[in-house]
Amino acid sequence: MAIRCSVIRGGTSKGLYFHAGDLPTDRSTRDAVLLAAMGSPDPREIDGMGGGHPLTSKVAVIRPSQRDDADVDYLFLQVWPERAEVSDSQNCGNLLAGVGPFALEEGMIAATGDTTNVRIWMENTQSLAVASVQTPLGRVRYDGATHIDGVPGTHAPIAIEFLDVAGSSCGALLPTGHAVDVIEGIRVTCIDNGMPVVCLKAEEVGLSGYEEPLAIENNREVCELVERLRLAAGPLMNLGDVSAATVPKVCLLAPARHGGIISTRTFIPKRVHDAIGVFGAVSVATACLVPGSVAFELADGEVNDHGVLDVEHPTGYFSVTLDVTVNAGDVVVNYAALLRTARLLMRGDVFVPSAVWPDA
Ligand code: NQM
Repeated sequence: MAIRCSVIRGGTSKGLYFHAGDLPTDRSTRDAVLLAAMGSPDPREIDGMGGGHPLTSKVAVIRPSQRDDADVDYLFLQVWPERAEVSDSQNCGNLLAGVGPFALEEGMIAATGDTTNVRIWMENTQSLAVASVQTPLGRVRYDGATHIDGVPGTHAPIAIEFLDVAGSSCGALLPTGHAVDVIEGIRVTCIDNGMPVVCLKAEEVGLSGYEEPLAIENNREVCELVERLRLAAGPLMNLGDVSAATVPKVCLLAPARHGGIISTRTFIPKRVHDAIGVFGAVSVATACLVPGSVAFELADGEVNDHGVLDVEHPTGYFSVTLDVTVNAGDVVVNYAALLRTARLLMRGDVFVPSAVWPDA
């Protein structure tokens, strides 16, 4: 069975982009179709389009929005490579970068000039983003001079703004009500500015925080401890039992070494990210501004005049623009913004065995 889809690199991730109307409405059939499309479960996803890593086993489902304040709705689905599971428990700011280009390429919305602002309702977190896509002569432009760390070369910039993502998964920016909690004797900061993240100092788990992602993944003791912290943090962050969820992420922090505000190694949640997720970076950057948080204790230097915080990660920096008001320990996020790039890689049909969607 052929199903129309596009393959787009969004930020530092890559995924299959579908029209919502082209997928089964029944959730379990939809998941079976997506697992077959990706080739999951299989660590290499050899019989499908997935790349054998969570960052290349992602799906975006897009439809014209019924909302007055949005042009399109975007549902993010994480397909686990090695487990037959599809999760909607998190948002993805990297695939988000490809949503505007997809909506324009597919004629869901029309270009409005040299730049088209696409208002995107993010279904996973019930919040809004506005992405500015370059559309000279009415066509999406992909080439340009913007480099993002983790992607070779340069491409056209896609500026993305968020207005209301604080607490979008957990109900509050600091879902436990504290800047610091102690789990298994380790001081952690639980935060949600678009992504639920448990921040802790790398030294607390016996690491420097500058190790390569693979070296951390191969450290079984650390991985087991991190998973225990994550499972314990889930209910404290109003997420309930998170054993099958992809959130919260756990971020090991260390002092910045390359002029940024902080250095990070992020579990997403089993593999260690080669960079850092978009909302992961927004949440960690915000933690750096929360007085008393473990990130605040390590954060280096002032936020510059433009409110830009450079979050260091294994392959460079992630720059986040933040406007935060701190009032006697109460932190309000007014605004968050960042730059991504995206590129349409392929457009066509993905083929799945017809047995996975018998009623089609
Ligand atoms: O945090 C990885 C990624 C992501 C998600 C992850 C993301 C985000 O790099 O918004 O982009 O943390 O699962 O694509």
